[in-house]
Amino acid sequence: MARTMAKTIHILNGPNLNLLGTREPEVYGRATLADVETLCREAADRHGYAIVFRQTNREGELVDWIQEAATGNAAGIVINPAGYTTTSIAILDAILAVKVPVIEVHISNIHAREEFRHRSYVSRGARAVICGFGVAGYALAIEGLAKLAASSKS
Ligand code: CA2
Repeated sequence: MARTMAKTIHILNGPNLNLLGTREPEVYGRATLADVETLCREAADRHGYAIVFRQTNREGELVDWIQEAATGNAAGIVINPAGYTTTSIAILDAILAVKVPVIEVHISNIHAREEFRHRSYVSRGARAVICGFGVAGYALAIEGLAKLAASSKS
């Protein structure tokens, strides 16, 4: 019997998230980015998806990866734009240019923090936003994408 290839969810992490688990555990917890990759892979496996998991400290690289996800016909994008959340029109434009559903994730509750973290450009293009659940928010985002895909089939 022919097997179809699993569709892919792209999980994109912005600047400084490579430091996860090494600094500010009171804000971001003790999980490392490698732990986040494992939890994403497990969540994606449960729903029959493959993942691409990436981190960069460069804005343009996030733009390139959003475009790449779209040309590769991804099932969705989960993005934690980190410090670019409140500054990057380029990332917003990339999201608006693609048809792939985008879920914005923040580990901390950005609305309970400094005012400058509250206004997200990325949210204007996101299908949904998850914040304040710690790194579990990534798994919730994958679950949400799986539910969206199932409901668009029915
Ligand atoms: O809560 C989030 O996930 C944030 O996107 C994290 C960003 C911050 O600028 C946003 O306002 C909220 C910061 C990412 C930096 O990550 C670090 C992790 C550990 C230690 C130091 C930085």
